[in-house]
Amino acid sequence: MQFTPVERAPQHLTAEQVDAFNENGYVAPLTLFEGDEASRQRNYLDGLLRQVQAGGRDAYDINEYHHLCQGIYDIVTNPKLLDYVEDLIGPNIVCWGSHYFCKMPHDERVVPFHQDAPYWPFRPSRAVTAWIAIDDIRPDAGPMCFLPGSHRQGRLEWQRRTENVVLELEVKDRSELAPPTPLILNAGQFSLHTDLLVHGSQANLSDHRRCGLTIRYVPPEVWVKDEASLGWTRSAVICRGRDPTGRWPNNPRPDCEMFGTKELGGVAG
Ligand SMILES: O=C(O)CCC(=O)C(=O)O
Repeated sequence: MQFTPVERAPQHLTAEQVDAFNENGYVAPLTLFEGDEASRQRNYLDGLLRQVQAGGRDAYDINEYHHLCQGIYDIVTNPKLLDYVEDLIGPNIVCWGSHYFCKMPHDERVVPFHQDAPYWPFRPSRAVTAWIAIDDIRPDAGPMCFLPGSHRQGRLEWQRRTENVVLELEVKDRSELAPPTPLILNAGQFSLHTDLLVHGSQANLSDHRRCGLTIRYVPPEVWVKDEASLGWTRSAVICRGRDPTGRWPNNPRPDCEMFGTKELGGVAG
Protein backbone atom coordinates (compact mmCIF):
# COMPACT_ATOMS: atom_id res chain seq x y z
CA MET A 1 0.00 0.00 0.00
CA GLN A 2 1.71 3.17 -1.24
CA PHE A 3 0.92 6.87 -1.10
CA THR A 4 -0.27 8.31 -4.44
CA PRO A 5 1.03 11.87 -4.79
CA VAL A 6 -1.52 14.56 -5.70
CA GLU A 7 -0.90 15.80 -9.24
CA ARG A 8 -3.98 17.93 -9.99
CA ALA A 9 -3.73 21.72 -10.38
CA PRO A 10 -5.22 23.15 -7.17
CA GLN A 11 -8.00 25.76 -7.19
CA HIS A 12 -7.98 26.69 -3.49
CA LEU A 13 -4.80 25.35 -1.95
CA THR A 14 -1.61 26.89 -3.27
CA ALA A 15 0.82 24.80 -5.33
CA GLU A 16 3.19 25.05 -2.32
CA GLN A 17 0.52 23.61 -0.01
CA VAL A 18 -0.04 20.67 -2.36
CA ASP A 19 3.73 20.14 -2.51
CA ALA A 20 3.78 20.19 1.31
CA PHE A 21 0.97 17.60 1.39
CA ASN A 22 2.92 15.33 -0.97
CA GLU A 23 6.19 15.84 0.88
CA ASN A 24 5.00 15.85 4.53
CA GLY A 25 1.68 13.98 4.32
CA TYR A 26 -0.36 16.88 5.66
CA VAL A 27 -1.16 20.53 5.13
CA ALA A 28 -1.87 23.00 7.97
CA PRO A 29 -3.02 25.41 9.16
CA LEU A 30 -6.08 26.13 7.03
CA THR A 31 -9.01 28.17 8.29
CA LEU A 32 -12.65 27.11 8.32
CA PHE A 33 -14.36 29.04 11.14
CA GLU A 34 -13.47 32.42 12.63
CA GLY A 35 -14.84 34.67 15.36
CA ASP A 36 -18.50 34.07 16.22
CA GLU A 37 -18.74 30.98 14.02
CA ALA A 38 -15.82 29.33 15.86
CA SER A 39 -17.59 30.12 19.18
CA ARG A 40 -20.86 28.76 17.82
CA GLN A 41 -19.14 25.50 16.91
CA ARG A 42 -17.67 25.26 20.41
CA ASN A 43 -21.11 25.88 21.95
CA TYR A 44 -22.58 23.24 19.69
CA LEU A 45 -20.04 20.68 20.92
CA ASP A 46 -20.72 21.76 24.54
CA GLY A 47 -24.36 20.82 23.97
CA LEU A 48 -23.49 17.43 22.50
CA LEU A 49 -21.10 16.73 25.36
CA ARG A 50 -23.74 17.55 27.96
CA GLN A 51 -25.91 14.84 26.37
CA VAL A 52 -23.04 12.35 26.33
CA GLN A 53 -22.08 13.00 29.92
CA ALA A 54 -25.69 12.95 31.15
CA GLY A 55 -25.90 9.45 29.63
CA GLY A 56 -22.75 8.39 31.53
CA ARG A 57 -20.80 8.03 28.30
CA ASP A 58 -17.26 8.97 27.35
CA ALA A 59 -16.26 12.30 25.78
CA TYR A 60 -14.89 10.32 22.81
CA ASP A 61 -18.29 8.77 22.05
CA ILE A 62 -19.49 11.41 19.59
CA ASN A 63 -18.59 9.15 16.71
CA GLU A 64 -20.47 8.72 13.38
CA TYR A 65 -23.27 11.19 14.03
CA HIS A 66 -22.92 13.31 10.88
CA HIS A 67 -25.93 11.60 9.25
CA LEU A 68 -28.03 12.07 12.40
CA CYS A 69 -27.09 15.54 13.67
CA GLN A 70 -27.74 18.49 11.41
CA GLY A 71 -24.95 20.53 13.00
CA ILE A 72 -22.32 17.89 12.20
CA TYR A 73 -23.74 17.22 8.73
CA ASP A 74 -23.37 20.93 7.98
CA ILE A 75 -19.69 20.89 8.96
CA VAL A 76 -18.99 17.75 6.91
CA THR A 77 -20.59 19.34 3.82
CA ASN A 78 -19.21 22.86 4.37
CA PRO A 79 -18.32 24.16 0.86
CA LYS A 80 -15.14 25.91 2.00
CA LEU A 81 -13.84 22.71 3.58
CA LEU A 82 -14.80 20.69 0.49
CA ASP A 83 -12.97 23.15 -1.79
CA TYR A 84 -9.70 22.22 -0.08
CA VAL A 85 -10.51 18.51 0.02
CA GLU A 86 -11.35 18.61 -3.70
CA ASP A 87 -7.84 19.85 -4.47
CA LEU A 88 -6.49 16.65 -2.89
CA ILE A 89 -8.96 13.92 -3.91
CA GLY A 90 -10.90 15.33 -6.87
CA PRO A 91 -14.43 16.66 -7.55
CA ASN A 92 -16.39 13.62 -6.30
CA ILE A 93 -16.23 13.52 -2.51
CA VAL A 94 -17.70 10.95 -0.11
CA CYS A 95 -17.58 11.33 3.67
CA TRP A 96 -17.85 7.95 5.43
CA GLY A 97 -16.84 8.95 8.97
CA SER A 98 -16.65 11.68 11.57
CA HIS A 99 -15.48 11.63 15.19
CA TYR A 100 -14.88 14.30 17.84
CA PHE A 101 -11.55 13.48 19.49
CA CYS A 102 -12.35 15.23 22.72
CA LYS A 103 -9.58 15.13 25.33
CA MET A 104 -11.00 16.54 28.53
CA PRO A 105 -8.69 18.38 30.98
CA HIS A 106 -6.34 15.91 32.74
CA ASP A 107 -7.32 13.04 30.47
CA GLU A 108 -4.29 10.75 30.69
CA ARG A 109 -5.13 8.59 27.71
CA VAL A 110 -2.89 8.79 24.67
CA VAL A 111 -3.47 8.15 20.99
CA PRO A 112 -0.47 5.93 20.11
CA PHE A 113 1.41 6.84 16.95
CA HIS A 114 -0.43 5.08 14.14
CA GLN A 115 -1.43 5.18 10.49
CA ASP A 116 -5.16 5.36 9.79
CA ALA A 117 -5.17 3.02 6.80
CA PRO A 118 -4.57 -0.22 8.78
CA TYR A 119 -7.68 0.53 10.90
CA TRP A 120 -9.94 0.74 7.89
CA PRO A 121 -11.13 -1.84 5.35
CA PHE A 122 -10.97 0.58 2.39
CA ARG A 123 -9.00 0.07 -0.85
CA PRO A 124 -7.10 1.79 -2.35
CA SER A 125 -5.51 3.97 0.30
CA ARG A 126 -6.74 7.44 -0.74
CA ALA A 127 -8.52 8.81 2.35
CA VAL A 128 -7.90 12.35 3.54
CA THR A 129 -8.82 13.37 7.07
CA ALA A 130 -9.79 16.89 8.05
CA TRP A 131 -8.94 17.56 11.72
CA ILE A 132 -10.83 20.68 12.76
CA ALA A 133 -9.87 22.40 16.00
CA ILE A 134 -13.00 23.04 18.05
CA ASP A 135 -10.97 24.47 20.95
CA ASP A 136 -7.76 26.46 20.80
CA ILE A 137 -5.15 23.70 20.71
CA ARG A 138 -2.36 24.44 23.17
CA PRO A 139 1.03 22.71 23.34
CA ASP A 140 0.36 21.38 26.88
CA ALA A 141 -3.08 19.91 26.07
CA GLY A 142 -1.95 16.81 24.12
CA PRO A 143 -2.10 18.28 20.62
CA MET A 144 -2.19 15.96 17.66
CA CYS A 145 1.36 15.35 16.38
CA PHE A 146 2.39 14.37 12.85
CA LEU A 147 5.55 12.55 11.81
CA PRO A 148 6.27 14.47 8.59
CA GLY A 149 7.12 12.33 5.58
CA SER A 150 6.23 9.04 7.31
CA HIS A 151 3.46 8.42 4.73
CA ARG A 152 6.14 7.85 2.09
CA GLN A 153 7.20 4.62 3.86
CA GLY A 154 3.96 2.91 2.75
CA ARG A 155 2.11 0.72 5.21
CA LEU A 156 4.16 0.10 8.35
CA GLU A 157 4.12 -2.81 10.79
CA TRP A 158 1.98 -2.25 13.88
CA GLN A 159 1.39 -3.74 17.30
CA ARG A 160 -1.49 -3.58 19.75
CA ARG A 161 -1.23 -1.37 22.84
CA THR A 162 -4.06 -1.47 25.37
CA GLU A 163 -3.15 0.53 28.49
CA ASN A 164 -4.36 4.09 28.84
CA VAL A 165 -5.12 4.53 25.17
CA VAL A 166 -7.92 5.90 23.04
CA LEU A 167 -6.99 3.85 19.96
CA GLU A 168 -5.08 0.57 20.15
CA LEU A 169 -2.84 0.27 17.09
CA GLU A 170 0.70 1.55 17.32
CA VAL A 171 3.45 1.68 14.72
CA LYS A 172 6.10 -0.83 15.84
CA ASP A 173 9.27 1.08 15.06
CA ARG A 174 9.59 4.84 14.79
CA SER A 175 13.39 4.96 14.90
CA GLU A 176 13.74 5.78 11.18
CA LEU A 177 10.90 8.31 11.14
CA ALA A 178 10.96 12.09 11.66
CA PRO A 179 10.27 13.43 15.17
CA PRO A 180 6.69 14.44 15.99
CA THR A 181 5.51 17.93 14.97
CA PRO A 182 2.67 19.21 17.18
CA LEU A 183 -0.37 20.69 15.48
CA ILE A 184 -0.97 23.99 17.27
CA LEU A 185 -4.19 25.51 15.97
CA ASN A 186 -6.69 28.21 16.87
CA ALA A 187 -10.30 27.09 17.18
CA GLY A 188 -11.73 26.93 13.67
CA GLN A 189 -8.44 26.08 11.95
CA PHE A 190 -7.82 22.64 10.52
CA SER A 191 -5.33 20.27 8.92
CA LEU A 192 -5.70 17.72 6.13
CA HIS A 193 -3.69 14.49 6.35
CA THR A 194 -3.32 11.32 4.31
CA ASP A 195 -4.27 7.93 5.77
CA LEU A 196 -0.65 6.67 5.62
CA LEU A 197 0.78 9.50 7.72
CA VAL A 198 1.93 8.43 11.20
CA HIS A 199 0.29 10.57 13.89
CA GLY A 200 -0.88 10.44 17.50
CA SER A 201 -1.23 12.51 20.66
CA GLN A 202 -0.10 12.50 24.29
CA ALA A 203 -2.13 12.94 27.47
CA ASN A 204 -3.88 16.23 28.13
CA LEU A 205 -2.23 17.32 31.37
CA SER A 206 -3.62 20.86 31.13
CA ASP A 207 -6.74 22.45 32.62
CA HIS A 208 -8.17 22.98 29.13
CA ARG A 209 -10.29 20.81 26.88
CA ARG A 210 -8.64 19.78 23.59
CA CYS A 211 -11.20 18.82 21.01
CA GLY A 212 -10.80 18.21 17.29
CA LEU A 213 -13.43 16.95 14.88
CA THR A 214 -12.05 14.41 12.41
CA ILE A 215 -13.84 13.89 9.11
CA ARG A 216 -12.87 11.09 6.71
CA TYR A 217 -13.20 11.78 2.98
CA VAL A 218 -12.58 9.48 0.00
CA PRO A 219 -13.20 9.63 -3.75
CA PRO A 220 -16.04 7.22 -4.67
CA GLU A 221 -13.76 4.72 -6.41
CA VAL A 222 -12.49 3.78 -2.95
CA TRP A 223 -14.55 0.89 -1.60
CA VAL A 224 -14.51 -1.76 1.13
CA LYS A 225 -12.32 -4.80 0.57
CA ASP A 226 -15.08 -7.35 1.33
CA GLU A 227 -18.79 -7.70 2.04
CA ALA A 228 -18.20 -8.14 5.75
CA SER A 229 -16.98 -4.53 5.89
CA LEU A 230 -20.05 -2.96 4.25
CA GLY A 231 -21.15 -1.52 7.61
CA TRP A 232 -18.33 1.02 7.27
CA THR A 233 -20.18 2.65 4.37
CA ARG A 234 -23.57 2.91 6.04
CA SER A 235 -23.42 6.52 7.28
CA ALA A 236 -21.88 7.90 4.07
CA VAL A 237 -22.78 11.24 2.56
CA ILE A 238 -21.90 12.20 -1.01
CA CYS A 239 -20.75 15.68 -0.14
CA ARG A 240 -19.88 16.93 -3.61
CA GLY A 241 -20.11 15.70 -7.19
CA ARG A 242 -21.44 12.23 -7.91
CA ASP A 243 -20.72 8.57 -7.36
CA PRO A 244 -20.14 7.00 -10.79
CA THR A 245 -19.88 3.55 -9.15
CA GLY A 246 -23.41 3.80 -7.71
CA ARG A 247 -22.28 1.88 -4.62
CA TRP A 248 -22.14 4.51 -1.89
CA PRO A 249 -25.25 5.29 0.15
CA ASN A 250 -26.04 9.00 0.30
CA ASN A 251 -27.65 9.90 3.62
CA PRO A 252 -29.78 13.04 3.41
CA ARG A 253 -29.35 16.13 5.60
CA PRO A 254 -31.06 15.29 8.91
CA ASP A 255 -33.77 17.77 9.84
CA CYS A 256 -32.99 17.63 13.56
CA GLU A 257 -30.37 16.66 16.11
CA MET A 258 -30.61 12.95 16.85
CA PHE A 259 -28.22 11.36 19.29
CA GLY A 260 -28.68 7.61 19.39
CA THR A 261 -32.44 7.38 19.56
CA LYS A 262 -32.89 10.61 21.52
CA GLU A 263 -33.53 14.10 20.21
CA LEU A 264 -30.96 16.52 21.52
CA GLY A 265 -32.89 19.68 20.81
CA GLY A 266 -31.56 23.21 21.00
CA VAL A 267 -27.88 22.53 20.48
CA ALA A 268 -27.64 23.16 16.74
CA GLY A 269 -28.41 26.84 16.61
O1 LIG B 1 -7.03 13.78 17.89
C1 LIG B 1 -6.15 12.96 18.11
O2 LIG B 1 -5.41 13.05 19.08
C2 LIG B 1 -5.91 11.83 17.15
C3 LIG B 1 -6.77 11.89 15.95
C4 LIG B 1 -6.48 10.83 14.97
O3 LIG B 1 -5.85 9.83 15.25
C5 LIG B 1 -6.95 11.01 13.59
O4 LIG B 1 -7.43 12.09 13.24
O5 LIG B 1 -6.84 10.07 12.80
